[in-house]
Amino acid sequence: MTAAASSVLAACTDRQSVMAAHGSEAERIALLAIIVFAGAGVVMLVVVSALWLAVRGSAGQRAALAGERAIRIGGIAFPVITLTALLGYGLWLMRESLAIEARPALRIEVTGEQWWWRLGYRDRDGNTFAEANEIRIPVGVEVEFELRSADVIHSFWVPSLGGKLDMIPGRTNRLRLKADRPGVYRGQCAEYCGGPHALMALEIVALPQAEFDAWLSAGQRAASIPADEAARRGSELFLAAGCGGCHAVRGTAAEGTIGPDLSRVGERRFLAAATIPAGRGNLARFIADGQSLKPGNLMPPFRIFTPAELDALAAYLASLK
Ligand code: HEC
Ligand SMILES: [Cu+2]
Repeated sequence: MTAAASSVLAACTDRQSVMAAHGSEAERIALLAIIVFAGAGVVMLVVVSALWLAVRGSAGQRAALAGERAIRIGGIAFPVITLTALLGYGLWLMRESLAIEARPALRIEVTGEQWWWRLGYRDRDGNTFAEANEIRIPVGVEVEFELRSADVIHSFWVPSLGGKLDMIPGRTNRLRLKADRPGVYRGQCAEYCGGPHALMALEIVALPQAEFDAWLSAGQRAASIPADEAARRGSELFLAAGCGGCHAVRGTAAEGTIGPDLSRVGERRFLAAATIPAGRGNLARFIADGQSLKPGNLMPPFRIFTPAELDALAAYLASLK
């Protein structure tokens, strides 16, 4: 990773909040939310005042409130006009999100899996490559996410960038998001999908275009051959222990597709769908006893390794970039 990219990652990890909007889609949703809440507040005040008058008001006020005219205005005309205006305004505000025609500059496949995110990228030369859990995008560009599910219903939601959209088995839903500044935006599976659903999070890392391009063009190349002794030993253990039955590392005999692609796992900020911070210690811990870190996840614990072997495996995985 370049020095500039790491400074982006260190600088701003935003709070996961609809009100911390950092993309055009999210800004529209936040504005609409403020208008709806403010409007509802005014209506609430009027209703409570009317209620107060109905109980405590003079005989004349009570009679006026009970009259047919009050019902026609307050019960029919007012809601019809307010809700129609709100609907019209909402449709106008969201017109850009509703009109999806132009081809997006970048398309990323995101498949919800129990309980992580499978990613598919295509680089400028048309080569595709797999990634997982950490979604890198360029800043200031509208990105289309092709949302699918491999098993049950999940929901893709990164509040600071936009609204959520369900991932439904057998369907492809499309969502367009744009980050207006570099940063890390946390997201969450927003539809209960069983087991450790609460630990199915993700991060979108928005990089300046040039950095993103460099990252993307290195995407499909084979993983580098480990330089140091521990990592080399780790790469042998990885194949010998059968990790490759479920995981792929490009350019090696590991070609499994059941679990996350690990070709660049050493770059990720977090492991196991934003459950624990990355790093050699946590890699070793996750391999030996991932079930206590993310209970119910679909990777079996590997208690067969000595501490030195675990460390070698972790060194290998951390070197994959
Ligand atoms: C039976 C299939 C299976 C085998 C075998 C397996 N894994 Fe996994 N692994 C998974 C699944 C599924 C996940 C995703 C867990 C989650 O986050 O819910 C995972 C996650 C991981 C992660 C975290 C990846 C990320 O993107 O955060 C690492 C690292 C990992 N496995 C390493 C290993 C190593 C090392 C071995 C061999 C000792 C191994 N795995 C064997 C299925 C497997
Ligand atoms: Cu879920």
